Amino acid sequence: AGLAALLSTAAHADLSGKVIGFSQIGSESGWRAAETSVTKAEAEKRGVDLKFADAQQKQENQIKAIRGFIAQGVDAILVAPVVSTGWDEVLTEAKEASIPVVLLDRGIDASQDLYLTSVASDQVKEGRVAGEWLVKTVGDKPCNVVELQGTVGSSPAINRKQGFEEGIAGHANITLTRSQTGDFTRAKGKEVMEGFLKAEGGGKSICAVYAHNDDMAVGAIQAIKDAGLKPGSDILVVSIDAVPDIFAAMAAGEANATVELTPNMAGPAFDALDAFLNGGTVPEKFIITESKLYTPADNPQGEYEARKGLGY
Ligand code: GZL
Repeated sequence: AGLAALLSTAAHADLSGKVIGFSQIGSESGWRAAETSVTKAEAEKRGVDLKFADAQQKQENQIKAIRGFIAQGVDAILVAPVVSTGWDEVLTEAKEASIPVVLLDRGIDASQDLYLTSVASDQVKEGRVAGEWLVKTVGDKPCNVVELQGTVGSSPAINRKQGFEEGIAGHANITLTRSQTGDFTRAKGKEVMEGFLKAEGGGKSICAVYAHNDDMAVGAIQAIKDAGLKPGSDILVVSIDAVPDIFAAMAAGEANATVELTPNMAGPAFDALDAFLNGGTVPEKFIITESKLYTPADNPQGEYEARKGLGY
């Protein structure tokens, strides 16, 4: 459903001439790259003059960019907040400048009156869906799981961990034995998985890896193969994002499940800004995007083709 919304050609809000700043986290994953290209396309459709700033995953660069947007007197600011704390001061400055702020794809621990609205998935649900899939898949077989966490202190890392633990709760045969951050990147995901495999005598005792995003899962898949084991069968692979390369891995029998995260958070954000800037309509505080489970039973080759070229 998320993808259908992405490809819909419904009439778009008219923000022509508006100058909107976008403080993007970086380009740490395929999903992030897609979010950037979809945001630029959505801005184009609406005649928005988008000022884009890539923070290379550093909060201080995001804060600098937001201050720059305020100084420019932009009409609105989009922020994908790399971590969930440390935003009060700069968002208060935006509020005092009467510039509406919309959060994309991650949440913050700050007073809700510091932003107009936020567009994100239910990240706890994403983790729970992943955990429930593992429960259904292993039944009552003993299963030691290792976890590749997202960026430390980010809302998805906190929420997806919580959700997964909720999903496996009450199933004593499933044990989370190791958990470490891979910072949402392929390289770090591979490196941390190599460490887990070494620490577990080559990995024979590892039944599954749960990665907070597909890019870390793709890195883990490489590490599992380098260790002479078969990802997708010796070690189950479950993750989140639904990027093309996880579907390619599924088609090759090397990955087992992913939970879709739409890269189109900007469409709903721009629609809310249009209604607010042009009509004074105050949007819901939390606009929640869909989360859908995909497995190899869902035509992975077709899903790969459908997503390829969307900027991943
Ligand atoms: C989650 C988003 C995460 C993606 C990763 O909403 O912030 O950040 O799951 C990306 O791929 O790095």
